[in-house]
Order: sequence, then structure tokens, then C-alpha cells
Amino acid sequence: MTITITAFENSPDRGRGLARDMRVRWALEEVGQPYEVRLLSFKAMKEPAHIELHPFGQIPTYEEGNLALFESGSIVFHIAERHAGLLPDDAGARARAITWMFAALSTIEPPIIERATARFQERDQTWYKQRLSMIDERIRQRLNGLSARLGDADWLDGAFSAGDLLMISVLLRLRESGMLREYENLSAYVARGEARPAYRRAFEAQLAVFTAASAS
Ligand code: GTB
Repeated sequence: MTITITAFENSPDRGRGLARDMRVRWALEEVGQPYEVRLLSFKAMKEPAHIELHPFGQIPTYEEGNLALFESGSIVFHIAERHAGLLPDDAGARARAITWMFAALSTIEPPIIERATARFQERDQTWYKQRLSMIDERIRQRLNGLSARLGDADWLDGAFSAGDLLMISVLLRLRESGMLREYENLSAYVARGEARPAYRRAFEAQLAVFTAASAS
């Protein structure tokens, strides 16, 4: 059955792979599943046809036959459950990998998103600098824990898993802040993720969308 995902027609990140279709593309590449992409304008995302698929009018979505999903974490989980390569077979190791998926999305990602929101929407406020440094402190608290747990391992718990895929996707959003450079092992961890052939293929595919959009 054909898998179709949605992505920005014109991504505000200019093809840097930061929009959340990237993690879905990466997961599909890791498990070797072909997929199609339906590109959406900001206007189309808020129209009834898309709201039917995504109640909040966002990307990414995932369609496969009668199944329609939204939420990148749930989509990556669905892919990882149905195809070998992203979750271990051993029940304990599988549960731990899933725990890292949740940790990425519910413990590490929120303060990182808060930072992005502050930078885009609160930059003109008198209290902006103070707020940014408070958020950065919260991010560092999380990165301290993550860095200590990762230590000198390649991946968070044995073999590369959907937990690493989501964690690295989330950490990439921090690159422009320079904060990742404070943690040598996390920088190397992110670089290992980016060096995976599946990541490269996913990155090139989303970049090609931006390149085509800017040429037209
Ligand atoms: N929790 C949802 C998920 O994980 O799928 C969040 C989905 C979401 O935030 N989607 C964003 C969206 O559709 C795109 S990824 N936004 C349009 C809207 O809400 O109207 C977020 C994103 C946007 C831009 C950048 N960037 O420019 O760097 C990075 C990430």
C-alpha cells in the first residue's frame, strides 16, 4: 500500500531539515519503505480537506490505505512497530527504546520549542533576554542529564533505535543556538545520526523540495 506523508510546500527552515516531516522521512528511509509526499501551502493546511487528516492543521500526516495518522512521534512509532530496524525484538530493550522516544518528545523537546517560540515571537519584548536565559538554563538541565546518560556510547541504549532517531531530530533544532557545542558527546551523537545513509537520503529529499520551490 502506498504511504503518503505531508510536508511544507515552502519550508520556513529553507530546507535545513528542521520541520517535522524530516523525522518521518528518516524513519521510512531507515526501514526501506518508499513513500510519496503531498506538499501543502500554509493556506491548504488550514482547509477542511487537511483538517480532516490533522485536527490542528499541521504537517506531517501519514496515510496508508484507510489509516490516517498525525503527530510525528506516533507516526514514527507506527513505522517502527511494523518494520524491522527501529525497535529491538527483546521486550525489555524495546520498552527502553520506546521510553527514549517519549523522553525525546516530552522531556527534551518542550524547552527547545519554547526557545524557538521566544526567538520568533517575543524578541521585541523588554524581558526577552531574561526569558531566553531562563529557557536556556532549563535546556541545559536536560542536556546535562542526557549527556551524562549517553556517556561515550554511540546510541542511547545499545543499537540505534527510534529513540535515537527522535532524540537526534529534537537536538538538531538546537544547533543554531551553539548550545550543543557545550556537550562534546551530544555533538558527536548528533553527527553520527546525520551521517547515517537513511538520514542523508531523507535530508536530500526534503532539501530538493525547497530547492525546487525557490527555483520556480
Ligand atoms: N506535535 C506535532 C508533531 O510532532 O507532529 C507538531 C507538528 C508541528 O508543529 N508542525 C509544524 C506545522 O505544521 C511544522 S514542524 N506548523 C504550521 C502551523 O502550525 O500552522 C515545526 C517547525 C516549523 C518550522 C521550523 N523551522 O522553520 O525551522 C521548524 C519546525
